[in-house]
Amino acid sequence: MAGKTFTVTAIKVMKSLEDPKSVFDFVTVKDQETGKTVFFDQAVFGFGAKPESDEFLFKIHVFTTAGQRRLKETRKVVLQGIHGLVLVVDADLDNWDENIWSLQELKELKGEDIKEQKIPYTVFVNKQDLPWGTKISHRHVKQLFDAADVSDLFPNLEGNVFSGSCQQARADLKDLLKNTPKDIILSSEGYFKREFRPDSFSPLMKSMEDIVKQILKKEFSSS
Ligand SMILES: Nc1nc2c(ncn2[C@@H]2O[C@H](COP(=O)(O)OP(=O)(O)O)[C@@H](O)[C@H]2O)c(=O)[nH]1
Ligand SMILES: [Mg+2]
Repeated sequence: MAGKTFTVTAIKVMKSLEDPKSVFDFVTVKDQETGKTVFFDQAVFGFGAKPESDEFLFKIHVFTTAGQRRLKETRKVVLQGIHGLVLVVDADLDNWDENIWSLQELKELKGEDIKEQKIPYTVFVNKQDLPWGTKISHRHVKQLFDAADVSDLFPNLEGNVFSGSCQQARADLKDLLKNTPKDIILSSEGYFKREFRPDSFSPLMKSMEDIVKQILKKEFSSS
């Protein structure tokens, strides 16, 4: 419940507005009653647009894991063959133990690979809209990772943490679309102009763009 589905949906919405051709696929499978992800969400995004063409240098497949404890086997499958990880942390202090539990399960399922293959990662600390005093902020992430005993898997933690709020991003975009004339925010081709992207989207987009950059750097330096 940290906001994984929300995060990947917000990224998809922004990419669809700015550059619809960069969204190749987007599927989220939710339980009708609880709204929880029952299998996983999948998105395929294009990165590195080739100039003067509709093509991209890379297609990035993004999967989210299903959160419920009984779906461990599903998570195991989703984690197979990954090139990078975006760890979405729930900033709600009430969910501190849930965060610990998730990080420890990740260590159990994937710890060896993360260490040996130095799998690139970013951390997105979501729900920063929560009031001060009730949330995990940027500088408490190290404490969380130490408490979960996973700090050995994630070196240079400080430089890989992004904090934000999907809820805020969604509200800001909604306001903008409602209150600004379309001919101002859209280009002549009908695309959303990048300069109007609300600041609240930055940490979400960066947690994704940064992982892609890290992965590409790693893959190219080893080949
Ligand atoms: N306050 C707050 N709640 C959020 C935010 N993002 C998601 N949520 C809520 O957290 C719950 C779980 O979100 P979801 O994306 O389904 O989480 P997932 O289980 O990690 O996929 C939902 O009730 C969302 O409304 C946020 O930025 N702020
Ligand atoms: Mg989900």
